[in-house]
Amino acid sequence: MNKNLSLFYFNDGKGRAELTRLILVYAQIPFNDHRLSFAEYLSMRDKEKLPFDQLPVLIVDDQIIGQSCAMARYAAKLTGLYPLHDIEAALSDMIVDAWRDLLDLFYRCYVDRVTKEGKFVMTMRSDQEKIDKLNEFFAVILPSHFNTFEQIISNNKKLPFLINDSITWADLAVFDLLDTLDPHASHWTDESVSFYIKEPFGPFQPPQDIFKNYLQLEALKTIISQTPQIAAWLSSHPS
Ligand SMILES: N[C@@H](CCC(=O)N[C@@H](CS)C(=O)NCC(=O)O)C(=O)O
Repeated sequence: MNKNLSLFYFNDGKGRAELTRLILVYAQIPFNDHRLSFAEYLSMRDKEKLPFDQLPVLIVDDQIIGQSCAMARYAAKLTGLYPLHDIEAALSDMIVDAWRDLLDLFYRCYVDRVTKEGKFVMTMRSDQEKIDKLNEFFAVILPSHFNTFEQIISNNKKLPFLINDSITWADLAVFDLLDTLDPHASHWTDESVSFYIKEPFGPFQPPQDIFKNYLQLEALKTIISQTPQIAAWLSSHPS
């Protein structure tokens, strides 16, 4: 039975919604892709429509689902990209939890969370603080996660996938990190994207060679980005 799928997220970057989008795009399942301004987010939040007061959310028919991993897992099950074998399913969960950990650590370079007027909300760091934290993220935190992803692919005899011999939602999660953190991506210098840091501290760009030691991840990125539906999506949604 066809489901009516509506995804809601901010309009300033791919962020935590992109894994669910990639899963639906890969499986060629249509969805409504709502990209909200901050004022539209506040209005949705204040009508108590958002679980945990946050975006992204996925509305499936009349049911609202919050939390990026829960949304992506639902989309993966819907589209056959969630492994059926229990151990493979657990391994895919492990990788997607690491996807979220790494995004959390990355976003923490830009924002802090504080309580304000009785709510737990995000607050932007100063540009200098952002740069210091981003340098630490790319030098120390990213390599520790990427080495593990690279090792998981190498240990899987069915290169270059993370689990068994075909694409699962875990591969799309790692692809999303490779795309988001790509030093050559246009979003580092695009003022409309939340990652942009203005002069004199920015624009920030990650070290150009950060991916050079990850040959399996490079192969995974090539295979996924050349899939016709993903290639079309990336060219129409560069940042
Ligand atoms: N654990 C949540 C985190 C969601 C989250 O932090 N959302 C941010 C945007 S990336 C948000 O809605 N921030 C608004 C606020 O907290 O004030 C998830 O993975 O979906």
